[in-house]
Parts: sequence; C-alpha cells; structure tokens
Amino acid sequence: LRGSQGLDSVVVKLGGSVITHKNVPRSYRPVVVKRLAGAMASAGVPVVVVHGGGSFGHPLAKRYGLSSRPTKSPRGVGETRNAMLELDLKVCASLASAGLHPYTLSPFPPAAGDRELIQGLLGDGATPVTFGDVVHDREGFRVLSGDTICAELSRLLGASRCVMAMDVDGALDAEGEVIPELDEEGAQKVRPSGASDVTGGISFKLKEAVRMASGGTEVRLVSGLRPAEFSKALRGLDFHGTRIRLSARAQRG
Ligand code: IP8
Repeated sequence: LRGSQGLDSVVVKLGGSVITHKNVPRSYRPVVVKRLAGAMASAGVPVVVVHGGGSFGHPLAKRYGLSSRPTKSPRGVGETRNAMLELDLKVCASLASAGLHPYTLSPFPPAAGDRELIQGLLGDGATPVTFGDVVHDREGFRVLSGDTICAELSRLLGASRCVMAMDVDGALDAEGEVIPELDEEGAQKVRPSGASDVTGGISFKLKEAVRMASGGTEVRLVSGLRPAEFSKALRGLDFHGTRIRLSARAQRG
C-alpha cells in the first residue's frame, strides 16, 4: 500500500502496435487483447490501462498533420478522435470479456488527472481506461501520446510499476537482442528501429520511461504478444524484457 489514498496500482500501456496491425488501417487484434486482459484480470493488482493509437489514430493524425507540436487548425481533429473512440470501444469490449469492468476517461487532462476519481474507481472494482488523444489548450490542438499519459498517471497515483506492452520483446540492441536492464544513460543510446509514429516511437517511450523511473515507478517493457511474460511483468516477477531503473547516482539526484 502506498500513497495518500492507500491503494497501490500498476499502470499498463497497451501499445498501438500490439492491439492493432500497424500497417492495416483500423485492424483491431481481439485475440491478442483478450489474452492480455485475462492476464490483467488474474494478476491480483489494481490496473489502470492506457492504450495507444495504432492503425486507428496514427494514419489519420499523420494525414491531417497532427503531432505533438500544437496547431491552431481543427482539421481532422474530430475524425482522429472518433477513430480513437472506436478503438477504445473495442479495447473495452475485450477487457470486459475477460471479466474486467472498464471505465473510460477521455480526454485525459495533460497536466493534472483526477486522482480521487481514479482511486475511487479502482477501489470499487472498475478498471480505469484512457488513451493517447488529441487534446486542446491555449496553443491549439496536439497529440498527447499514451506514453506521456502513463508518466503523468504513474506520478499522480504513485504507481509502483508501469508495464508497457510492445510488439517486440523490449528495448533491443544493434543485434536485435533484448536489453534486460537500462539506466538513463543506456536509454539515451538505444537506437530507433522501424518507422516512427507521430508521437516518436521507442526513443520517446524511453524518455518517458526514464521520467517515470526517476519518480520511483519501475518501468517494464515487455512483448504484448507473449501473454505469459506480460503476466509475470505485471505481477512483479522475473520476466523476459527490459527493466528501466535509474543508477544509484541518478537516484541520489
Ligand atoms: O499511440 C497516439 O497515442 P500513442 C494517439 O500512445 C493518436 O502515441 C491520436 C494518434
């Protein structure tokens, strides 16, 4: 038990490349998500779910020039958000089919979430769900990545762990082998692989992971296509993947 509200929780990111086929527009992967939902339902820890955009959000964001850089034009914002809501309905259906009680919160306030609401939902047996979204502030519209939301939520809830499910086994070295553990220096050296999202791919994910680690949340990158490993990561057991931990020097600040 941690934090002022008492309840410890694990923040889970379901990456867009896990829950959809990245290269086929609007292709949801129900079997994959149901397996992960089953692991969450039986993990015995309260979970807050954040999902990415995959082939629902990203192609539209790209088409309309929406990114992490704000734009004053509202063109394509509604269409992109609708695609995200459509994906969210599917994710929630999969979570429910595994016995969870998903409760979607959108849009996520970028600066401060509502801790009491989230803790209250968890306390009453629901699974708060949110997702990478198009948000608006004085500077205009911008894409808020699910990875950033994970970092904000982890801080807000004082989460002990954040498990990020990806379509690869974790952070990979130049030979494509998984790197079991990374500190902040190592994280900076990981080279990007594959095509980047509008929100920045692995480099951006690692930046947010380091931010979480520096706030005391252990970050675990694991394959979402290996439910057994995902389950171990969730429960705090040894798993095949990457752990982000800060060096003692960085922890001392
Ligand atoms: O896939 C981006 O979320 P992410 C969401 O977590 C949109 O970076 C709207 C493209």
